[in-house]
Amino acid sequence: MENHSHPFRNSKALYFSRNFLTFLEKMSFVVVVSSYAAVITVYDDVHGSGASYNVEISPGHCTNLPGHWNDRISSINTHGHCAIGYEHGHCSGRGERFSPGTPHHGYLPNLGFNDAITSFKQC
Ligand SMILES: [Ca+2]
Repeated sequence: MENHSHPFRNSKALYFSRNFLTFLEKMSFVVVVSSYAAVITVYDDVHGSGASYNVEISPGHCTNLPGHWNDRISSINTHGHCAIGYEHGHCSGRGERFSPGTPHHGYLPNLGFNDAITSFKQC
């Protein structure tokens, strides 16, 4: 009886709930993507040369480099972001801040920090 008297309303409600689920899926995707606030690029050699690797960083979250990038970085492009590179895993030990305006991004030997970084955090 109910279905016969309001078929249009029911299909509309179904359409709405499907759209709403799609909306929720999109929102959860946005949340996942935005949980990493920035990407920086690190390089094996000075002046942005040699092999490179993109590191996803976010505030309050430490990103440990994969093993084959441990103690290897010689220059960094922060792409305008602010990152702190740490000597040891889990953002421990000596930390150096890299952001637009800080010197020696492109030449870590000048900081006495060549082939030394193991983890990153966004500042
Ligand atoms: Ca290196």
